Amino acid sequence: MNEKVIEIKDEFLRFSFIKPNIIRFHFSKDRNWKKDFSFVVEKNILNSSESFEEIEDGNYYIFISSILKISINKISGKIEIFNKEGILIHSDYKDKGYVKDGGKVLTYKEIKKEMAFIGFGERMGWLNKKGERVINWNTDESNHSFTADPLYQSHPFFIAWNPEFCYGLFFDDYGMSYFDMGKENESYYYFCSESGELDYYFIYGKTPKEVIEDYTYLTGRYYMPPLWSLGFQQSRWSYDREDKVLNLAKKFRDKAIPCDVIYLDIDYMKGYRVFTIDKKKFPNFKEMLDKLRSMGFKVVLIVDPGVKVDRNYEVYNEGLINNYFCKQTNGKIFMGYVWPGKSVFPDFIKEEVRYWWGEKHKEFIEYGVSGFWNDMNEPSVFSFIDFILMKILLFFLKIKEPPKLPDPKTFEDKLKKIKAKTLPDGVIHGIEDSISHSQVHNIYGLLMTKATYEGFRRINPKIRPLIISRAGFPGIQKYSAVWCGDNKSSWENLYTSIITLQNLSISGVPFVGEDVGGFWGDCDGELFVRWIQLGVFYPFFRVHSALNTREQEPWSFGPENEKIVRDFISLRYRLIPYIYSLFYEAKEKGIPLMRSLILEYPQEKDLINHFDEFMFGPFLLVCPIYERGKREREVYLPKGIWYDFFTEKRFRGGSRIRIYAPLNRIPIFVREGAIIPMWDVQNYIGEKYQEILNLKIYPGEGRFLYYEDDGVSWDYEKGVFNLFEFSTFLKNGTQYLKVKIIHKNYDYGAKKIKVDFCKKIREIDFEEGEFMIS
Ligand code: MIG
Repeated sequence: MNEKVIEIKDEFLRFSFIKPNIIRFHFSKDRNWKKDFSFVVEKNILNSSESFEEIEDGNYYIFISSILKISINKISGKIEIFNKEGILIHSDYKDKGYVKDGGKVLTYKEIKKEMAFIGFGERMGWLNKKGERVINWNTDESNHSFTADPLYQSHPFFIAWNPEFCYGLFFDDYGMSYFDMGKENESYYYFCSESGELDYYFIYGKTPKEVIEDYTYLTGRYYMPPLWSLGFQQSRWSYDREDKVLNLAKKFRDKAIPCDVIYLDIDYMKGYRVFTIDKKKFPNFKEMLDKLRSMGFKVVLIVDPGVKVDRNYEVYNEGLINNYFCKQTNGKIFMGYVWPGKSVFPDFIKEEVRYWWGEKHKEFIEYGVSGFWNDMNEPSVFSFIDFILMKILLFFLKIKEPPKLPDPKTFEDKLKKIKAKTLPDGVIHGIEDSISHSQVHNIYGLLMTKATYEGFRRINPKIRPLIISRAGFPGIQKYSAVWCGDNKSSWENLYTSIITLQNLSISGVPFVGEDVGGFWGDCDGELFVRWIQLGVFYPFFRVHSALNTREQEPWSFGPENEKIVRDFISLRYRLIPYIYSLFYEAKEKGIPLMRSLILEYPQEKDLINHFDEFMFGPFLLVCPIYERGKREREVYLPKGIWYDFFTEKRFRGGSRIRIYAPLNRIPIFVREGAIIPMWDVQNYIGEKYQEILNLKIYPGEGRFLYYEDDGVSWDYEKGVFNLFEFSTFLKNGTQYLKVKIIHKNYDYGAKKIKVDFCKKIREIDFEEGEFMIS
């Protein structure tokens, strides 16, 4: 059987096995499941369910796949899930698997003693959220304190980790919800659906990586990013005039500091009207883009969802005539305040609107804009008073960071406060104007970004774009990179970024980063240097800074700091082939680049609570310095042999060490048997053909999948790429490199390999074979 419906306590539970280890549970009051589709899980996956067996047993319904056994108590409805070995891996808490509370439905699940909870998307706070409560409601939160919650994205997903097994839980609900992970009571966790239909997926896996792989099978994976988007990116609010932008570009080249992308924030627009250009500030926009292109720069433009109310503005008029903007229950179009003043909001829930929005990018794309930056898409909406206040603070008083408002006193106050920062409940969506905003709030940004991505692919099917989004929901990784919004130039936020980005990575989003140097407030030299050193290992590496704050460019903090910054940006460029190959793994399996130690070392159970260092891919252990004045830090080296990236000094892992970290060093350790493909430094990606692939190999045994393609087009989808397996091992006292072709259909890859094994250099032709390297 492929699907089963059973009646328990006057409710209907429908479930199916998407795969033998993935179960969808869906409850409803009647047999008419209102929510019979998903904005996240594609139809073909939903419909691809596996068959399973039903076994008769007096008091229980029992269902069996090749991996799991579900048992449901016929009277209480209690659900229990066992694995093949008969171990109970998941259980409802008592008979509270399905509890009604007015129009809401709650489910309570048992917490085992050793359980930990990781994931939850974009979050502040600790990695393990056991004992905490997190809210799922996309919110424009400008104060990123350690306890701030929620932020811009909602990922109602977590991994319940046990020493022996894991499971993932994805709650496919687009409204307001929260996960109480043992805060109320340490014996259970619970979550609640306001819509009255509980729809969630259970994913069994032995390790967190297995769960992530299947979770991204459900929710989607990122495409191969354009290669240039892995380079260094410079932004600020705003480079607001043509000459400023060109001077900035020239400065990068004059100083030979590699950089690939420049961002234009909201001031390129005419009065903040989306899809316009301010001709006073940018009189020759297209020529500017041409010049930048000839210098090797790409340009990414910000696009906000709010459309200015203005009778003389095409985008507004078009949307008005075609009924594209969100309405209120009384039939009138909703108006709120954002940067352009009084604005209306496209209803991205409608496919037609997404298409239209996508097409609006046409002129920019034809000019040669390479990517789009979707901001404010929670959506963030100001009240009139807040709008005026913001204008006064930012434009007249020229503040560098917004005043900190007092925290709401109660949980209910908090929910009220965050609900007030967006479209109100009375706003309705959809073709029939029948969906209230509160039911779809969390996917508004996702659908805007989808519109942008699909529009770009339609308009220019030849090149891969870079889309970055602030708001998001599971599935955002199919379309876009994510940066975590308005952090502060503070040591605290450098530190919290390490955790937040791990949380997002565990949640299936591989292309993540934060504003390097910090957004609000003034950065200083030491903080900037330390943040750049960390940013090299953010998958998305961009400096950005707020209005009125001091300059935040690689040369803004004196020549000594500039030199360190150049060295580290250069290191990033050397690592590009390693990073790109890691993205191949993300595309194929959803495995993120930034990996919590527990992902790489699942057998070292204590690492579940360890997060102030992380693995960048399988080989590099990154240990950021996150305190002012620090010139050393304690590092835990997982079991095995490690090498200091800079000095090559050898360490035995499984212990803590103290490591010296002068300002020009971030502690990085390389795992034994590492094979790290590297390029020579260039000013921008594609400047020089990289005929030689440098392979830095470390003693031990290891394996790495090396991927290459043109880095620009979608041809890889048609098989135009190369994939090689590199492995290294010791045989009769000699170290070998083995090169194996897995797929070869791209002619312009590297032609030679230059092996560096413990400073012994050897050049070989890039072909299949076994080579002695020691
Ligand atoms: O309310 O476009 O997070 O990166 O520079 C502020 C101006 C609006 C918020 C984004 C930030 C961007 C800023 N935006």
